[in-house]
Amino acid sequence: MVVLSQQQPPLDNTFIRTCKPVANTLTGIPVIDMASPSSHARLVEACEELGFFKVVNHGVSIDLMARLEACALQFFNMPQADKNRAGPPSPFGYGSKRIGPNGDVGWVEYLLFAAKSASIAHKFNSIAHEDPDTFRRVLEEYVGEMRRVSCEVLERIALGLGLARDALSKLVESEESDSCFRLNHYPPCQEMFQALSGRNLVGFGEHTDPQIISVLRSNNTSGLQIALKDGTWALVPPDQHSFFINVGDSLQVLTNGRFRSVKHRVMTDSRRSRVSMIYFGGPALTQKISPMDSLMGEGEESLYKEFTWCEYKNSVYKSRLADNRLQPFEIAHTKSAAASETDQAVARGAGGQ
Ligand SMILES: O=C(O)CCC(=O)C(=O)O
Repeated sequence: MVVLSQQQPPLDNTFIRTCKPVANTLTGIPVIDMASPSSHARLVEACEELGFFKVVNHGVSIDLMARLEACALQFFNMPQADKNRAGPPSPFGYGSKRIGPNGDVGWVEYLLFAAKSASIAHKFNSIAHEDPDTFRRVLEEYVGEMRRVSCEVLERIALGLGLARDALSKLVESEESDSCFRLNHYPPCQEMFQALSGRNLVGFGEHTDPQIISVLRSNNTSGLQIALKDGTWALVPPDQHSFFINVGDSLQVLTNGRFRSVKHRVMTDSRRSRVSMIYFGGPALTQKISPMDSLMGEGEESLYKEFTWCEYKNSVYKSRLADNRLQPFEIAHTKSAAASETDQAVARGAGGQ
C-alpha cells in the first residue's frame, strides 16, 4: 500500500510576514458626527491622543462606496496576467505583495492612483476591466467626495486649533495638491492557516502615512490595527458605512508634534477578503512644511526642520515602511544653559548638598 504524505507543500515565504495576534480591541474610538457643528474640540483631542478617529454623517452615499468596492473586486478577481497589465506601481498602477521599492512585502494587492482626473484617465488606458468606463467614473466621483470630506474635516480641525477655517484644507484643496488614492485587496489566507501556527499574516506592515490626512473606508472584514501611545496595538472594528481618519506625518509637523501621526498596520483575515479604499490628502510638491507660527506657544522651539513636500516624499520613497521617516527632519534640542543650571540646582537640592 502506498501511503501519501499528509504534509503540506512548504510555503514560499518570500511574501510571508507574521505577527503575534492582538487581543485588545479599540473601544471608545472618537466618533465625529459631521452633522453636528460642535465637534471641533473633540477632533483636536482625538488628533492629539490617538491621531485617529471615525467620521459619521459624512454625506457620502453608501451606494457610491458599494459601487466602487464592486468595481474594485471585479478588477482584483481577474486573471493575474490581466491585472499585471496595470503594473508595476512605479509609483502608480497595480502592485502585488511588494509595497514600495525597498523590500517591504505584504499579503495584499493594490491599485494606486494620483488623485487627479487626467492622471486617472491616463492610468485607465492600461487597466483591464469588464466595464472600465464605469469603474473610472465611479472612482473619480469617489475621489471627489474624499477630497470634500478631508477638506471638511481639516476645516473643523483648523477651527478647533483657533486657525482660519481654510488654514489646513487649502493645502489639500489646491489644484496642485499631490493627493493619491489606493484600493487594497487582502485575499483570505485559509490555505496557510495551519502553517501560520496561530500567528497572523501581515497584509500591510506598520507605518505612518506621510501626507496630511488619510480617509479610509473598508468592507466589513477586520484587519486594521493602530498603535496606541504606549506602543501597544489595538484592533479597529470595521465599519463599512463610516470613514476612519489618520493624522499623517505632515500634520504632525504642522502642529509641531501636538498631533500624532498614527502608526497602523493590517493583518489578513483567514476566511474573508478585505477591500479598503484610502484617500491620502497631500499638499503641493512645492509646499513648505514646518510648524505653523500661529500654533507655537511662547518660547516653543520647532521640533522639525522645514522641508518641501517633494523633499519629504523623496526621502520617504528611499525608506522602509516601518522606519521613523520624520527622523531625518527632527531637530535635536539641547536644553538652554539657564534651564540646565536650574535642573542641576534642583538635582543638588534633591541630593541634600
Ligand atoms: O487597508 C487598510 O485598511 C489600510 C492600508 C494602509 O494603511 C495603506 O494603504 O497605507
